[in-house]
Amino acid sequence: MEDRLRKTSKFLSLILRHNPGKIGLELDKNGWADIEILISKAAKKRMTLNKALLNEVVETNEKQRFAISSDGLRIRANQGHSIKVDLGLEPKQPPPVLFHGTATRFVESILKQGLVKGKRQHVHLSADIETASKVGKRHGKLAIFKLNIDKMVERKCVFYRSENGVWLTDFVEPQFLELMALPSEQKPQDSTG
Ligand code: HQG
Repeated sequence: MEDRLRKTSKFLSLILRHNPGKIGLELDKNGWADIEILISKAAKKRMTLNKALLNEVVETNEKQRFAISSDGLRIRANQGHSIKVDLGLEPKQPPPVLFHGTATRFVESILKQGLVKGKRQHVHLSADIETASKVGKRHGKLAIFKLNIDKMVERKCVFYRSENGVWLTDFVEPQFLELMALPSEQKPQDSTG
């Protein structure tokens, strides 16, 4: 991704997910920011935005992190908030398996306490191993949990799917988690021929 787009995307993640107050911006209860106000408040903090740039970030973002309202006047993050917003997501039937990518140093604690949402509004789950790997590697040496979705649904756990395809839930008990065996990345060469 181009530097300018990456920088704007990082700025929007910070402001729209975590800290709108940093530039004196207010989000409505559904997490939307008025685009004109966002542009003028950002400018005061020497962050130059314009509508074309925002459109480009929304359209080209590889994870579809942001959305612009249908009237074109507002922008919000699709998921990942630490501030309280109501994204208006309806509970949704999850696929038969979901994964959670994390780092090996968290495994022991996760197996004891389950998956907790921490600072975010939900626990984030991935529909495929590739996505879970990317999410997990951000934290360190990769570990992946496979979730027992049938059991969770049986126990009335509720799932949501964000606009950009991330599966969300409130908490995952340890009993629903299976640590996957991953091939070690650097296997010693077999020299016996
Ligand atoms: C771990 C990215 C110890 C959890 C991604 C994770 C995602 C525990 C870390 C989105 C634990 C939280 C979210 C427990 C959970 N003990 N550690 N009991 N329970 N954890 O970044 O899921 O690029 O808040 O395993 O794509 O990594 O920002 O959550 O490692 O969708 O758009 O605590 O962020 O999206 O880390 O990632 P995070 P996440 P963006």
